[in-house]
Amino acid sequence: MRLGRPVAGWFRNCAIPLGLVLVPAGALDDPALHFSLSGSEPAAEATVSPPEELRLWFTQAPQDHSMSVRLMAGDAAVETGPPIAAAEDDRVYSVAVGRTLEEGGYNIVWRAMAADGHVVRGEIPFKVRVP
Ligand SMILES: [Cu+2]
Repeated sequence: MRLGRPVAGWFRNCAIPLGLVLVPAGALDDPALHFSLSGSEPAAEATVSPPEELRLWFTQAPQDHSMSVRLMAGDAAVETGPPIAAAEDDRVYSVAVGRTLEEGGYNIVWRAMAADGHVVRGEIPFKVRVP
């Protein structure tokens, strides 16, 4: 396995205190080894028709039952189904949207625990335009 992701990137993704890091120089997480978002529908910053579901692609499978996905309209949470891993690929999650979204700005707020135990989180802002 190739190792050598820059320290800054590793901390951005993992956010654990420096004092806890006891790894040999150069043995830091590789993007291919580390859990992160690799894509989504809607994509970040996209403007889309009202989506019936959200899809998130990750670089690896999260720990079981650790995935949390919330859809926010400003400060208000939009009702959704639970995050469900695709049967054919446990790196892909879908979330059913509970209602037809009106025009406006939304934010997908996700969090999961990587296989290495690190909690990784992110946000995917997007806009809905009604055709
Ligand atoms: Cu990690």
